[in-house]
Amino acid sequence: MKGVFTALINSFDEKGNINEQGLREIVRYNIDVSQVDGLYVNGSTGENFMLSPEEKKKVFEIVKDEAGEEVELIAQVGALNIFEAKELAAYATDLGYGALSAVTPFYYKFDFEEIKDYYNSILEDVDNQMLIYSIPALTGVNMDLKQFGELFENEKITGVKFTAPDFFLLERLRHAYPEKLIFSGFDEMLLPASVLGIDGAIGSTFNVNGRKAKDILKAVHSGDLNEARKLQKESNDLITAILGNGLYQTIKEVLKDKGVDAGYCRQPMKKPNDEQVSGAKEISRTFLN
Ligand code: SI3
Repeated sequence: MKGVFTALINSFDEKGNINEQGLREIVRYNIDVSQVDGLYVNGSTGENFMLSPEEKKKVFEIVKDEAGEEVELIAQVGALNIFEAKELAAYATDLGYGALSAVTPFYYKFDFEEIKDYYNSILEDVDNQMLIYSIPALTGVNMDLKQFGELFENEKITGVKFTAPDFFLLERLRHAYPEKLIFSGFDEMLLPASVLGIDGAIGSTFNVNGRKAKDILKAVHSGDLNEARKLQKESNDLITAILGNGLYQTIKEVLKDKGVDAGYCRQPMKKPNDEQVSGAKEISRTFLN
C-alpha cells in the first residue's frame, strides 16, 4: 500500500443517480491513463457523504469489479452511524478491498475517547487494516501526536491519510511511527510532504494528474529536488486553475474532455455553468495534453 492513490471522483446522471458506466470509465482512465497505484473509494471526492448506504455498497462493487486486482483499493467507510460504518467495513472487506479508511467522526463535538471507540468498534469484527482519515479543515477534528499514538495502539490501524498543512505534526508522526503508513492528502503540498518521508499520497486531482504526481515522488526519492520543484510548480498551476473553476465540477468536465463519461455532481452541489465548462476545456487542453 504505497504510492499515488486517486481519491476517486464519482459519476452521476442529470437526475443525480449513480452512472455505472461513467464510474467504470473513470476507474479505467485512472488505471490506464493516470496510471495511479491505487484508488481511494467513497472519499470526500467521491461525494460519499451524499450517498445512501446502499449506494456506497454499489460504488464499492462497481469499482472492485472494474479494477479487479490491477491496482490497490482502499474503501472509505466512515459514517456517523456506527452500524453503517461497521457494515460497510465488512462489505468492502468481503469484496476484497486491501484496506479500509474512516473519516474522524464529525459534526458533534466527540471527545477523543469517543473517537477511539469509533475506530476500535469499526475494526472489532473485521479482518482488515485501517487508515485514519484526518481532514481537520472539513471535520473540525484536530488530533495531536499522542492521540494518533493511542489510535495506533490498535494493530489493525496501520496508518493515516493526513490531509492537513501541518508539516510539524507530519514530521513528528513520521519520526515517532516509522512502521505506520502516512499518506498525504493535499496534492498541492505533495513535494514538501514527500521530503518528510510519506509512503504515498491520496488526492482528487490525481484523477487527471496522476502521472505527474508519481514523477514528483520519483524525483524526490532519487534526490532530484530541482526536478521535483519543477513538477510541483506545474502541478500547482493546474491545481490553481482547477480550484479557481470549481474543484469537483472541473475534474469531471476535464475527464469529459478526455472522453470519459464523468457526469455531474449530486445536489446540493451545482451543475457547472457554461463558463465553468469552457474553463475546464481550456484547463484540459492547456495543462493536460
Ligand atoms: O477523500 C478524498 O476524497 C480525499 O482524499 C480528499 C483530498 O484530500 C482532497 N481534499 C479535498 C477536500 O477535496 C485533495 O486532493 C484536494 O482536493 C486537493 O489537494 C486540492 O486542494
